[in-house]
Amino acid sequence: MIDLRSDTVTKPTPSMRRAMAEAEVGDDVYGEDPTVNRLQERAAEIFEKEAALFMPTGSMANQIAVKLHTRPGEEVIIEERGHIYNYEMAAMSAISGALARPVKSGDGSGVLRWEEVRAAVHANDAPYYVARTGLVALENSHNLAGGSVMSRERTEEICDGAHAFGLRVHLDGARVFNAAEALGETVAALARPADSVMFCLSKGLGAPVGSLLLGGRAFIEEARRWRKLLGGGMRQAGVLAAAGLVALEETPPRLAEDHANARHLAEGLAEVPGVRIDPVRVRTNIVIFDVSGTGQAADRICARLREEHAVLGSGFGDSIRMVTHYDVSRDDVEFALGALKKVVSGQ
Ligand code: TLP
Repeated sequence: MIDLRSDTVTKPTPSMRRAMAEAEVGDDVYGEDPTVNRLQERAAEIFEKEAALFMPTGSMANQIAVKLHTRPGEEVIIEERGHIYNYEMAAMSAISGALARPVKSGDGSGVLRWEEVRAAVHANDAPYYVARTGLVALENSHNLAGGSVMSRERTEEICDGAHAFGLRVHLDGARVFNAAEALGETVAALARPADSVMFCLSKGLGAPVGSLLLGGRAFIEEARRWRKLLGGGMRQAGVLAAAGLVALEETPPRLAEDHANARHLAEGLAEVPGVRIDPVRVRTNIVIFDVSGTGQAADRICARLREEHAVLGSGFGDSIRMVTHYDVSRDDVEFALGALKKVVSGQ
């Protein structure tokens, strides 16, 4: 199987497995797991934030951030394809009593401008009967916008604008290491202007489980309480954190390879009749292409790719998403491309 459904499907590397087997552990609910503590300290150091907290999932980290930054009845400004809004089961309403205020990015890239965010802000000078804005949520790289990236300058512009209104900004950086690689920035620079950031060990970085939430010390202390409240207090979690520590050091230097493979895939796809994609827009490891011109539904194409060629992609609407990662080689990409050409041409 060539599994391009997501970069969440990677299996731990031999060095991750070794580190997991040898991990020193303790009860993390007592704060006594030395490996979890090391991971949190290392993440805080890399992101240059005061503190970090190991979370079971990116969704929990994002939702705890929303909870801590908002009050019930407030709105969260987010790009309309944002993960927090579309793929987290309306948790912001269930957990925080908050409402998403989706905003379209004018150029279709998924990368908002401050003026677009500004137009959606309901600050204290808004009429009394209008819901107040509680938070601005950004996403870098932007998953459903084809892994597009928000520059450091744009991030600063939006965060400065939001802060001037007294609003806080959370960055969903599930794949912020991919964004940093594509932009030639550090993750610290991309996260610096945000009040909190979440990143996943279990996506492009390839660890089996876990995400980190980072921010100020008081914010992270409160996040620890909410993690427990939601049932996310873990015990000998050092076996997981150990793989995360390896992922943090070993994987970022090789992400450029995944990006080159994604671009190569996109360039090949652009030549397939009926497929629509602009390869220049593929900056990281996510490739989303429109297949409405092929005369076949995306689901049907994915089913045939799986059954006839053992290639996996994700179909949604008129589009298919394919994601590169360290378990996918250049040869695998060539094979997937050949398979797609056959399926689309009816061979
Ligand atoms: N994304 C998954 C699916 O949920 C779509 C994937 O395969 O890409 N933020 C972003 C930007 C994400 O892409 C994801 C997961 C999350 C948050 C949630 O992380 P988890 O799955 O750890 O809860």
